[in-house]
Amino acid sequence: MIPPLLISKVNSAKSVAVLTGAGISAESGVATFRDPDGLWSRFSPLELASMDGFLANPDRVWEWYEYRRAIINSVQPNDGHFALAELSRVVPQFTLITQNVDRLHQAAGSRDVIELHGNLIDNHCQRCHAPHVFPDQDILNGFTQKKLPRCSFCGGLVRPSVVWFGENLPTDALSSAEQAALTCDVFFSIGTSAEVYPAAQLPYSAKSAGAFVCEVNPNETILTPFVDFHVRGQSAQALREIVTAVKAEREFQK
Ligand code: BJW
Ligand code: ZN
Repeated sequence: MIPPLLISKVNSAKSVAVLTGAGISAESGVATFRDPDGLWSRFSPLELASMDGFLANPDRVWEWYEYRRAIINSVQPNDGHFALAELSRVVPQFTLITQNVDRLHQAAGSRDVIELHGNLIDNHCQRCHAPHVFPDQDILNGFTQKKLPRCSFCGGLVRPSVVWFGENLPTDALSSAEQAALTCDVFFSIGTSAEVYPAAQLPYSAKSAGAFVCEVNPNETILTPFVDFHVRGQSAQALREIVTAVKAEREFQK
C-alpha cells in the first residue's frame, strides 16, 4: 500500500510540510464537515459559521459551539495524530499545518502547530478583539452559558476564536504555512476535502514549487488528480504504516 518511492522521498527530504483536515480526527470520533454524515449535512454553515449568522442568532451559534466543545473534550488523539508527532522528530525540518480546531495534534505531542482556522478553546470579543477567559467554574461546568458572554472592556459579544467563512485567516499562520509549502521537499495533504481556500491552495503551491505531493484520504478529492501519490486509506493506519516504514529505512541505512 505504501510505495517505497514515498518513503525514500520522505527520508531524503530536508523539509516536510503537512496539511491536515477534519478527516484526521474522524477516527477519534470528531465529525468531518462535507462527508455524507458530516456537520454540514445537519447544520447550516451560513447560520453557524459566519459573522452574519452569529449576529443574527448568537445564542444558537453559542449552543452549537458548546456542543462541539463537549465532543472535543471527550475524545483522544488517534494513531494518525501520534504518527505525525513522531514524524516531526525524525525529519530535519517539519511543519504541521492544520485546518482543525480540536487541538488533537497538540494533545498527541506535536509542537508549533500552525492553526489556520483558529481553535475551539479560545474566545475573543467580536468588537474589540480582546481575548475572553471564562471563569474556571464555567469551564468546570462544561462551558454551559446561561446568558451570552459579553466583553468586560467594551460590552461586545464574545465569540469562539475560530475562522468563519468570509473572514481572513490569521496573517502570521497563513504566511508561515505558505512559506512551508513553497520550500518543502515533500507535502502531505491529509484528511481534507481540499475545498476551502486559502488552505486548499497550499498543496498546489507546493507542487508548483517542485515538492512531491502525497494525499492521504479514503476518498478521491478535487486535489487527487494533481498529486504524485494518493494513499487511499484512513489516516490512522496509513500514517502509522508510513512512519513505521520511514523509521525502518532510516535504521537500515545507519
Ligand atoms: C478521512 C477520514 C479518515 C474522512 N482518514 N481522511 C464564494 C463566496 C464567499 C467566499 C468564498 C467563495 N469562494 C471561495 C470563498 C472563500 C471561502 C471558501 O473557500 N469557500 C469554499 C467552500 C467555496 N473561504 C473563506 O471564506 C476563508 N476566508 C477567506 O477566504 O478570507 C478571504 C475572504 C474574505 C471575504 C470574502 C471572501 C474571501 C475562511 C474559511 C473558514 C473555514 N471555516 C471552517 C469552520 C471553522 C470553524 C468551526 O470548526 O466551526 O473550517 S469551514 C470547515 O471547512 C472548517 C474546516 O477547517 C474547513 C475544511 O474542511 P476539511 O477539514 O477539509 O473537512 P471536510 O469535511 O471538507 O473533508 C474531510 C475529508 O476527510 C474528506 O475528504 C474525507 O474523505 C476525509 N476523511 N474520514 C482520512 N478516517
Ligand atoms: Zn470588546
